[in-house]
Amino acid sequence: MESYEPASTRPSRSGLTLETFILEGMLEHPGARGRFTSLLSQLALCSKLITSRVRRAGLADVLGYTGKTNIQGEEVQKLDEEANNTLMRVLSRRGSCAAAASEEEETIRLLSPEPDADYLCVFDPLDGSSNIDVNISIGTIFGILSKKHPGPATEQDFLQPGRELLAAGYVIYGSSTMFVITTGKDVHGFTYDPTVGEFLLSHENIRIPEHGTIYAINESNRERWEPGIRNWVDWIRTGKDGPGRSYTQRWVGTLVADAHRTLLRGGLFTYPDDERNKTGKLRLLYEANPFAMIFEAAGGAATTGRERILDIQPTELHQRVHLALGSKEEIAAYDDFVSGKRED
Ligand code: AFP
Repeated sequence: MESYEPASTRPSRSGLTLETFILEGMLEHPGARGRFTSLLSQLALCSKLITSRVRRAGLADVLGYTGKTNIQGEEVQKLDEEANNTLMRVLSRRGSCAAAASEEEETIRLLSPEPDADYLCVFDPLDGSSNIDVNISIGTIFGILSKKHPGPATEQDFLQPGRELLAAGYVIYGSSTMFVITTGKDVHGFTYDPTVGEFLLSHENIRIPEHGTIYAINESNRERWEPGIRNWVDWIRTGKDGPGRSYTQRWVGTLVADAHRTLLRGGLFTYPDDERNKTGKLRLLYEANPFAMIFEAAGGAATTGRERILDIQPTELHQRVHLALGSKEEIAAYDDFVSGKRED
């Protein structure tokens, strides 16, 4: 697996294409066979293909529902289906990805029978689909795991804790399209330049601030929360140093957009469990784990309020989890409230 030297020790590489960046990562590892590199560039290609559809969403006949319901019980949008098909099709081509697990499919899909197809991919092809038709930011989330056993991949092969991820990333289709990736050391962001058809390095070595002033939670769930979450929200609304407005609130309703803002600005994003979503709403394997890897690599943290997300041993492919992502300072206070150490 490739990893990258910390960016702080190098001259700025601003403007580098994502393809060159991925290749440089491989060249730093003389023994690398190029399979991991190939998988990353396939994901970059998928992002270009999906962004071209998203950018034409209001023009082409891709808005609205397919009439189907996915494994999560959610209605499938046409763009959800297209994004999923694009990822499955492209990833099945070069024989490096043995199998994939998607939010849109009940079980895993075998993609390559090659014995040296060493990798497994997990993804949410189009996060925030209820925001598609109203032209609000949506995204794609992905993670790469190694296939640890010979023979055809099984669902069990995917049930690895997030700390085993080799790489994680997301693409945000926002005011511009950005591809953010980590292999565990640094987090880098590439902005898509549609005039040249390339992702260019625009956010080198992203570090989340130690403390931020924005919190994100869907407060319409308040009556269903446990007391610890209600106490935390009451505290954060009052201001961390006593009465006064030191925090402000935002909620897009697309994890990728809310998490992206939190990564760049600091603060905290959470979707806790509640009486309706008893184990949380967001999915562990292809939503929480990739973001947890990214936040930790950027100097932040990711918890359930009681444990580190990356240490959770999954038991099911589509398992849901209480997820809080953010700056170290805000996550520490959140953990204290959820575990009952603080009530203030
Ligand atoms: P959709 O893909 O169905 O829009 O769900 C998006 C999402 O899983 C996640 O991206 C948001 O953070 C969360 O749901 C928003 O949930 P609420 O609608 O309950 O606020």
